[in-house]
Amino acid sequence: MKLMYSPGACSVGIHVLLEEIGKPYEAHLVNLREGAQFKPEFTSVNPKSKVPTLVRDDGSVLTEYPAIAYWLARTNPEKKLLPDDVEAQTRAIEALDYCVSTLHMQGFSRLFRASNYTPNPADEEKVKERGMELAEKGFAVMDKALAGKDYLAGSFSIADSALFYTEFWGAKRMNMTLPSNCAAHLDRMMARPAVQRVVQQEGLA
Ligand SMILES: N[C@@H](CCC(=O)N[C@@H](CS)C(=O)NCC(=O)O)C(=O)O
Repeated sequence: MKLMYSPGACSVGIHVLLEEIGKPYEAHLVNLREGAQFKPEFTSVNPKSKVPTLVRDDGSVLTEYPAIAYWLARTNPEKKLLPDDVEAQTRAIEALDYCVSTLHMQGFSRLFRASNYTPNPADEEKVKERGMELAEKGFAVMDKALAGKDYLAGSFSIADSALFYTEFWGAKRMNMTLPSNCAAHLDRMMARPAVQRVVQQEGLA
């Protein structure tokens, strides 16, 4: 299995899941800053030009964070990366999707790629302000979801891997003050040996 990732990108959450699972995999760096996602070597694997991209042992390719995380959880049931109970499992997927589709794609994408949201460079500051509002709202929602819990589904699940990468961006890249349950969740995630190995491997320390 091969994870195509870029250091510190959202692929870091899938990288964490692979370390949590502990089976052999190869990590292949795709440097987004240098535009490697648009080069034929990568687009021949994933024409979407995005990481995370997972090349499975049979050569088939999986894209989209929620799909990759779900597949890893279902194919490694002994790791309990999703709760067994249908209601709890559904809630975990609900939280995972919110982190990826709203916190990341609506909030942080505006902060990191403002030019994708306006043809006018003069408007980019406004786009970033909106991105910050959406990210703050997203963390407020997740903070509530974490109330009284160490992890979103009670114990560590794929939902936490997605919340982790957005919290990491908020705290470490944007200097945001995370609400208290999210800040504690990020600390808890950072203390996990799997996360420490990934932080080391991706050079994020
Ligand atoms: N919805 C996609 C989002 C993936 C995504 O946007 N990845 C970013 C990195 S965090 C990317 O590859 N961007 C390519 C670029 O910036 O050109 C998913 O769930 O996997």
